[in-house]
Parts: sequence; C-alpha cells; structure tokens
Amino acid sequence: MKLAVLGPGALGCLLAALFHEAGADVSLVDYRPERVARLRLQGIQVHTLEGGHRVIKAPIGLGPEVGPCDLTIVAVKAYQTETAARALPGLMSRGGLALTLQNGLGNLEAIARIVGSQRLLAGVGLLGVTRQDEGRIIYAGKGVIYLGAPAGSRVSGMEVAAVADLFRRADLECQPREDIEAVLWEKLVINVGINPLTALLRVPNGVLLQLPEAFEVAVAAALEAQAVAQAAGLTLSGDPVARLRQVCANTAANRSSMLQDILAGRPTEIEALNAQVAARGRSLGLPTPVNDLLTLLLRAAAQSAPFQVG
Ligand code: KPL
Repeated sequence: MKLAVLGPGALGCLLAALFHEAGADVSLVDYRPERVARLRLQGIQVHTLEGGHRVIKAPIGLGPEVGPCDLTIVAVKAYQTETAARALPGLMSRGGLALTLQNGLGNLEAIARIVGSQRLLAGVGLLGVTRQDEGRIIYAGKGVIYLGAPAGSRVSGMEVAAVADLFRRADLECQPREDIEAVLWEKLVINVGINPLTALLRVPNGVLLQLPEAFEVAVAAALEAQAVAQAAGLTLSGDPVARLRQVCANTAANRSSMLQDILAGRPTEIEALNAQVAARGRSLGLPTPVNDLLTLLLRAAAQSAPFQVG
C-alpha cells in the first residue's frame, strides 16, 4: 500500500517517520519546495522524553512528485485544511482513501468539498507529540488512534481494519470505531475547555487544575459542547468534567497545541474548535455564551500580537 502523509507538522513528521521505520512505502508531502529540500537533507528528528534521539530519512516530496497513493493522511492544522485539500485529487489513486487525523470539526466537510465523502475516513489521535522546530519533534507519549468511516463515507469495515493494521505495524495503537463522529466530539469537548484557557493564560495544561476560576470556564465550555453534541443526536460516553480533569492531569506538563500556536505567532485552531461549537449550537437553537466569548477572545489575541507591550 502506497501512503502519503500531508503536512510536515508534529503529527505528520511522526507518522511518516514511524511508517518508514516499519518498512511502509510512505512519503511526507509538503507544498513548500525550500522546506522539502531542507527536510530531505536533515531528515526527521524524533526525540523522546527519555533522551532518545533518532534521525529518520523518510522520503519527502511535493504532491506532484509523490503522485497517486492508496492512502493519504491529512495531518495539517485545521486552518490549513482548505488549502491542503487541493493536493488530494493528485494524491488519491482511483479508489484511494483520505484519512483526516486533525483536531476539531469542519475538516471532513472541507475535504469532502474537494474529493467527495465516499472514500473518506476520520480519525482521532491521542498521541503526545510536539513540534520543536522544522522536522524536529518530541514524541512524548504513545496513545491510541481511533479510526472510522464518517457519515457519507462508503469505506467498508474491512478497509478500516486494513488501515488500522497498517498503523499497528508501525507501533501505533489503533482501534476501528463505528461511532467515529462521537469520538471526534469527545476529543472536541476536551479541546474547547483546555486549549483556549491555556493559550490565553499561557500555562501548561496541568496548571488549569490549580486555577479554580480558569477550570470553571473550561468546564463551562466543555459542557456547552457536550450539550450541542447531544442536541445533534450524538451519544458521547463518560463524564466530560471527569475527563477534562483527567486529561489536564495526564498531560500536566504539556503545552496545548493552541498555546504553542500563540507562542509561535501562528494562527490558532479556534475556528475548528470553540467557533464550531458556537456555530452548531446556533443552528440548533442552543446558546453557547462561553464558547462565543472564548472564540472572540482568541481571535482578539491573534489580532493583538503586533500591539503587545512588554
Ligand atoms: O489535544 C490537545 C491539544 O493540545 O490540542 C490536548 C489533549 C489538550 C493536549 O495538550
């Protein structure tokens, strides 16, 4: 099976490196020729928390150089999905699959607008991986990847199982799920609580447990998201507040992806997270004042960067 991983961020680099090490026919795909040249030269550098360090020379190329693949994994930030999806028609072979392993909502729809929904897969990754620099990542913790065929997809259970096997051969725990949309929402419920609060307050995830007011806001955002999911007909498992607490504790030292984006001056994924909850709540007649406000604050935080003092 020929694979492409679209996007040389933290997750994209990790997947390309692990698939390559497992002997898969994989290429990391980027759209910037200068970065492709640099990454080819330096390889993907994977660091672990235990001090491990390896350099993996997985093939890296522009979309047209890589050509049609049986499976293309979309691993770009949510705000890049529209642009990245334009490479998919050239990367998906006839009958090829596209799998989004991105945060938030709206990615499936953006990809389906370009290549349709029949050959789409959705996934949720709970891996701890951080981008340190171009092509340099810290693989902080193994975690499970859930995969499934979302609404509108015609991908069969056997095909999902084959993709899950591919991940397992690359030493990645992977479980097929029939309720993948609920799984996407379960992660979203956590992200809409932790990500904006840690980004606004510039604290690691675990600190939210020591700041009662901040945690209260995170809980309120998560509960609104849970209510929207339920109103949309999804059944989410577990208690969202307990899960929020557990994720803050389990990832205590982690800088959330949104905090990393803010610190690096990059756009954030607020539009795929809290803004999606707010928009979907609005269309269901469900008020989401906390998600509305967090969306505005994160947009304002991004706009205020050039004017900040100190
Ligand atoms: O998914 C995450 C993110 O940072 O985007 C969490 C689970 C909050 C871990 O940092």
